[in-house]
Amino acid sequence: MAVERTLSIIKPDAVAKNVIGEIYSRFEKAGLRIVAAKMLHLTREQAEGFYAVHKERPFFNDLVNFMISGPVMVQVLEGENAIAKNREIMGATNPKEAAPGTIRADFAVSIDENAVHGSDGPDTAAQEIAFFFKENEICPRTR
Ligand code: RTP
Ligand code: MG
Repeated sequence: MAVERTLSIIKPDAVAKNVIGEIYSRFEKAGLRIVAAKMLHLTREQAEGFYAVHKERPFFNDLVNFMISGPVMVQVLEGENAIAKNREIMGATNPKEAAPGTIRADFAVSIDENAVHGSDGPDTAAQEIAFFFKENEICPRTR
């Protein structure tokens, strides 16, 4: 299995709950390394651009309004099979369907406010990482 990078966002609901550290701990326990990170309060334009793929969906406006409702923590995770591993520890989109012990089962309350985002494939991971980080802002581990 190859070493991959994926984009993760801790969404405004989880930042407000003060569980950034607990979520980072889940990443680290799963063997994912944080190789870039920044806290941002997204503008409407940034949130619309990031979620452009969902532009025609009925939940798009609510999603954008939620994502700009407070600061988010954005990070690049690196590790073996990082894209699928992150999706696994996040749990299902709807926290009511998320497996016990996943981030969404433990920290999210609804499908609209579901604590975390994770890239869903290699192409979206590359696009989403480039959306937030310049290559020289990413710090691969050398030890
Ligand atoms: P994300 O992109 O945030 O990691 O979540 P995901 O892949 O699990 O879900 P996705 O289908 O990409 O949807 C993006 C976000 O839109 C909201 N959503 N609401 N009301 C609904 O039916 C609905 N469906 C999706 C969720 O907040 C989801 O995370
Ligand atoms: Mg998605």
